[in-house]
Amino acid sequence: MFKKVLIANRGEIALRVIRTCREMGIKTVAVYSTADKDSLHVRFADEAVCIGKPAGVDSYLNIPHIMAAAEITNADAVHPGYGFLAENAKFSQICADHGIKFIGPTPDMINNMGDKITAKETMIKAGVPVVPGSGGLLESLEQAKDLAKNHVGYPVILKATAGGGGKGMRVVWEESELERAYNTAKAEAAASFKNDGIYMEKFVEEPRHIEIQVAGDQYGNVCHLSERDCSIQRRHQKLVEESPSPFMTDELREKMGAAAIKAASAINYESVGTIEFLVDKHRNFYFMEMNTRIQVEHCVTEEVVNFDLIKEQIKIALGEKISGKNYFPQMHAIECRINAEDPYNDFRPSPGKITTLHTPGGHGVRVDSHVYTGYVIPPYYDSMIGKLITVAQTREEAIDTMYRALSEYVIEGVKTTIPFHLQLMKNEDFRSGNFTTKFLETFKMQ
Ligand code: MV4
Repeated sequence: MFKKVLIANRGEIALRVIRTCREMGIKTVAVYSTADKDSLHVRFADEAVCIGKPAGVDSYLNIPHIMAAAEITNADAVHPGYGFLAENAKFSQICADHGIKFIGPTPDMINNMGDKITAKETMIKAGVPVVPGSGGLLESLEQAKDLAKNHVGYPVILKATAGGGGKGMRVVWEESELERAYNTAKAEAAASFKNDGIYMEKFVEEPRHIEIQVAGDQYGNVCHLSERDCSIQRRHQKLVEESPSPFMTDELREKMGAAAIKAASAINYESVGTIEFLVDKHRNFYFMEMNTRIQVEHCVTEEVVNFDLIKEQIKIALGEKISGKNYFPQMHAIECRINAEDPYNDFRPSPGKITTLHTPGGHGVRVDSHVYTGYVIPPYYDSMIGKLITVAQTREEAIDTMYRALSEYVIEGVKTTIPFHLQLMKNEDFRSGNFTTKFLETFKMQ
C-alpha cells in the first residue's frame, strides 16, 4: 500500500482523489499555488505545500517545484488528476527516476497516444477502425490537393499531429479552400505545439462523440466499463456527459467495447483511460484519440457501473490484478459541468467571490465540488467550480432529477452555467436523445 500520495492538482479533482485515499488509509499531500491557499483541497489533505505563484507554469505545471514537495514530504506516489501534468510523459519519467510511483501510464504509453499520427498507426495495426485519410504527415500542398481530390474526397479535415481536443483543426469543403486552410493549419500547429506536422482525414459530418472507459493492469488484462456520450460540447468544451449513450445499442456497445480493448491492449495500457470515437449516423465508429488520464466526466461511469475509478487506478498502480470482465450500465447518469461563466454572454468567464452557496442533495444526486460560501474563484485556471451528477433507473428520470437539483442549486456572486443546464434539461431535442456534436451551435438561451 502507498503510505502517502501527493496530488499534483487543484480544485474538485484534488478533493476527489483525497477522498478515495482517505478511504484506503493513504495519507495525502496537497500542493497549491498562492492563489489557492484558501482552497478546500489544502484543508482536506493531511499536509500541504505551497509550490509557487498563481500561473500554472510557476505551480501546477512546475515539475521541479512538485518534485521538491514530494521529496520533503516523503510521498511515495503522485496522482496527477486531469489537465496540468496528467499527460506529460516527462513528468511520468521523472517520477519513475526518483522512485515515486506515477499513478497513471508509463511515459511510452503517454508518448504513443500524444502524437496523433503515431496513435492512428498503432490503431490501424491493432485492427481498430480509424477515419480514412492521409495516413502520415502531409508533405506538400500539392500532395494534399491530390489526396483530397482523388483519394479521400471532400469534405476533409486538417489536424495537427501534436494537437488534440480540437485545437488548430480546419474543415475544407472544396478545393478552392484548401491552400488557405493548409497554410493556416500549419502555422497554427507551429505556434501552438512547436510542431507544424499536419495530416488529413475525411470529415465525418454531424458525428456523435462517444467514448469508452477502459482499465488495464500491469499483467496485460484490459477491460471496458462501457461508454459515455459527450456530444453536448461548445467550442470543444464538454458541458454535459451521460452514460449510457441514448444512441447506443447492445450490438454497438459490444463492437465499440471490443475495439476499445484492442486499442488499449495494443500499447499494453496500464491504468484507467478513455478511447474517444466519432460515431456517424449509420453507427459506423472511428477511433479519434486516447486519453491516458482520469477524465472530468469519469463520475457518470462510476454511478452507472457502481465502481470507484480512482480506487481502481490506485490499485492498478499498486500492482493489483483486475478481473478482466467488462462492466455494463445498470443505471442512467448525467453530469452537468457547473462553470463560473455567463451563458447569456457567450460563456464569458466570471471569476470572483461566491457570496451565497446552497448545494442540492437528495435521492440520486452527487455534487463533486471544491467551493464554499466566501470562496474566491481565481482567474488563473479553468472555470469549472463543480460537477452535478444525477443517477436514476432511466434517462428520463435522471433528467428530471437533474432539473430538480439544478433548481435547488444557489450560487450568488458569480455567473454560472446553471441557467443553461436548466434550459437544456427542458429542451425537446435533448430529451429525445436525438443530438450530435453540432447541437449547441444552434442552441439559443431564452
Ligand atoms: C473530426 C470531426 C469530423 N471528422 N474528425 C474535434 C475534437 C478533436 N478531438 C477531433 N474533433 C473532430 N474531429 C473527422 N475526421 C469532427 C470533430 C469535431 C468534434 C468532435 C467531437 C466532439 C465535438 C466536435 C465538434 C466539432 C468537431
